[in-house]
Amino acid sequence: MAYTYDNENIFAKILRGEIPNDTVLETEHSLAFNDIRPQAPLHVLVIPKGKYVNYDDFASNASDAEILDYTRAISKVCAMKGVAADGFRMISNAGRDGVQEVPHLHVHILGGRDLGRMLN
Ligand code: IU
Repeated sequence: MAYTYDNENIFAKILRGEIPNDTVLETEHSLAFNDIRPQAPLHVLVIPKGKYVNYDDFASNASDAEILDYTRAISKVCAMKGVAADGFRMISNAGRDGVQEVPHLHVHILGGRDLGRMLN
């Protein structure tokens, strides 16, 4: 799989401080912020600060410290937002068929209501 990271993608601009964001959590290697078009009462995006286009790129090329920080940041957001007990959904769209809009790895955390079945 070819990885092409576009330095001008919107999340790269957010990380450079060129565009504001509604930050939920910032850690050494990760940033979590509210999605501008929320699909649920809780809709947070968690991104690594490193330039990784999708999950495969991240899992293959990030350092152990980045991976640990990122996975823990996702859990921290769920705990902070109080959805750990009632449940939530994590989604990471990748590539054309995944209909990925922004080519910088992001996990959507959705919660705060019954999200319905995704797979039957
Ligand atoms: P996707 O998985 O790449 O399809 O999702 C991209 C998300 O980024 C989508 O939910 C947008 O609402 C969200 N987003 C954002 O939060 N801020 C922005 O400036 C832009 C997109 I552009």
